[in-house]
Amino acid sequence: MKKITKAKRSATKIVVVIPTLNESKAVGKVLSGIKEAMTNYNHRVLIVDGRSSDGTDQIAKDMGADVIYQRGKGYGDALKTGFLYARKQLNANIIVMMDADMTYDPKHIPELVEPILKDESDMVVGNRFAGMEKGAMPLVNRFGNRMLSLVAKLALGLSVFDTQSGMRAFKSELLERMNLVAVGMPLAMEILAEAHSADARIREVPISYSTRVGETKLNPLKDGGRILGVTLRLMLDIRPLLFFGGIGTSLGVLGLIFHYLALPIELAHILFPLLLIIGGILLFWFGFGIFLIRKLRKRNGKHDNKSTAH
Ligand SMILES: Nc1nc2c(ncn2[C@@H]2O[C@H](COP(=O)(O)OP(=O)(O)OP(=O)(O)O)[C@@H](O)[C@H]2O)c(=O)[nH]1
Ligand SMILES: [Mg+2]
Repeated sequence: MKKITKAKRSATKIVVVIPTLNESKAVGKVLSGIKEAMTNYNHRVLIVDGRSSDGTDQIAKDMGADVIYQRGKGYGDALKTGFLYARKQLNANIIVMMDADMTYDPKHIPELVEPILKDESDMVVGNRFAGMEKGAMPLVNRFGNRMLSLVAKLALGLSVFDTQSGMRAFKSELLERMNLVAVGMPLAMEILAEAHSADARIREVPISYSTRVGETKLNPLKDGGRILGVTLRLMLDIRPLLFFGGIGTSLGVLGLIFHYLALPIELAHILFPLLLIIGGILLFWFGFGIFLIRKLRKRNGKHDNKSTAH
């Protein structure tokens, strides 16, 4: 196993980015937990506040955290603001993200950071299902989580068990290779999809997950639907062949089924299946075209990176 020298540890700047919206009941405990867990690391805590009305920002300032305010709205927007600030203003080498509601335990941060310090991983995701406290996640959320991870596996080829985990660490340089546009909860999925598409080495480590302190800002049905929508958009972008090929093949098969089903009207019997089959074939090749363009662009991008590295 690789050892990390003291010099490497102190030369690596870790910034823990935490979005907050009215978390005054929990933020203090989270910050003192981080302080305790991170004594051996060169770190800062960056709070990205969504203009809390309960004094969350003041508590964080009093406890020595850097506090900035997001311009836009939403969890994803706050995180992106924080990532950018951490990289550009605080010179972060590693970024850790977590929540301010006491669901995630700061004691796990070193376990997330170590594989990156050893350069064994580029991104480490905490798997909450390994240590889920009873009642921490309602059954409907748990089911939704499993479904989203399954869709992510099928649609994006992501082999991550807990795709919605909000506790992660990653090399800040990865930000240059990820195109993050989501502003709400779907950002968690987008980060993984973009990192995967950039060939980042992603690993999961077990973490605990506890019942939240304070009120939730999550709307399981609405957010679940949005995450699903973003996953399909990512599929179109990352795996166009599967996306269009899937729709095209389904249309073609549907056309064949209609063809063999004796429909009463002669025109529908011939025209409808034919249109479906042609549509299916066209969509398939459309997807294939985008797939080829993406592949070429990626290859050229790699060449560019290599030539600028010299
Ligand atoms: N700055 C900012 N922070 C937010 C916003 N929405 C949520 N947060 C914070 O983001 C973190 C995650 O939000 P949560 O409400 O805990 O969402 P969740 O973890 O999916 O759901 P539960 O923990 O089950 O309630 C928490 O620290 C929130 O305070 C927002 O619009 N702006
Ligand atoms: Mg939470």
